[in-house]
Amino acid sequence: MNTFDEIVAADRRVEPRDDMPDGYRRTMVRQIAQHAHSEIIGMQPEGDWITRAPSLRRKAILLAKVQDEAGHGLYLYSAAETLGVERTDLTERLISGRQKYSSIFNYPALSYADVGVIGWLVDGAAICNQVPLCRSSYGPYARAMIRICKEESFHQRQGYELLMTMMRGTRAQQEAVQNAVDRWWWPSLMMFGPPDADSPNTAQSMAWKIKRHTNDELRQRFVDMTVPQADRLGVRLPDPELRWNAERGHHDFGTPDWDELRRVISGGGHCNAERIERRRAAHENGAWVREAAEAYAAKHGRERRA
Ligand code: FAQ
Repeated sequence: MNTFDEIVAADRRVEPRDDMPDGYRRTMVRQIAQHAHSEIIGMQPEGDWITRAPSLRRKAILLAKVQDEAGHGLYLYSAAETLGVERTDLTERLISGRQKYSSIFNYPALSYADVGVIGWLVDGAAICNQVPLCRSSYGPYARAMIRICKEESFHQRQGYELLMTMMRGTRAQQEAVQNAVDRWWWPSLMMFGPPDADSPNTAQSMAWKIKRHTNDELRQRFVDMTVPQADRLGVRLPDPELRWNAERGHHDFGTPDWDELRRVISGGGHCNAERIERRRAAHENGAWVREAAEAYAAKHGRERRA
């Protein structure tokens, strides 16, 4: 039998029944739970636009995307449960503010262009962060990421296609796209977390091969990937310091407002209270479904045992 250290050193996957350090288990529960909460809370900004989609086609696409996010959340809660925690407990921790979710979902989606920009930038950043997580050391999480990344790619494409369509439209549509890009650009860069020097978890998570790249490395990758897409789209990224640096072979870019990230993470963002309140209400309104499912399972369990 291999020890935890041997499995990690050999770049193999840690599985639920393997021995693992308490800190590793705690870190995995923290990251997977925060990720699951982000998917579930992340349904809200775009979900607000389902009833106002401009055509049947756009509505079908958006419905499918938001349903995918729900699926990702459930999938991730199941991965967390392999570590010995209960989904109901994780939900409690989310709605009581004891567990975090991504800062990005505390910004409002103000127009239909925001749906496109969320797909392009937010799902784009999510893919950049999550593709390396397909090689994360915890087996159930890494495997969940493979499927999730495939669906996120569709989400990113639908966003970009929506924006392409709007950019070929009227002046008002083009302005709406630029306005949405101006509002979502910096928050998207913040999705990768604090700068490496202020990231308390990165070193240990890299040593355990949970994270494969640092926050700053992934942020740089995202900027390099997105700049040519913005050019093709015909939008301006709102950063006067953004320019190609031939020496580094990367784009230089400005510094995100880290005070804003700290404020949003600690509950002071535009929509934090609203997002949690809505999640709490949905959880309470769903109590009867959970009770019915438990009663059904208990009844059929009794029948099977009889
Ligand atoms: N927001 O030491 P680090 C999606 C917290 S994608 C909130 O650097 P770590 C798809 C961090 O948790 C979004 N909190 O931490 C979608 C830690 O807190 P703690 C979700 C943040 O873990 C698209 C503290 O700050 N993706 O949902 C943020 O090494 C469209 C110190 O930070 C994932 O969760 C933030 N932006 O690195 C859905 C990906 N940044 O618990 C709908 C998996 C940091 O120590 C629509 N997670 N924090 O007090 C990860 O890759 C990592 O957890 C990071 C943070 C990179 C997010």
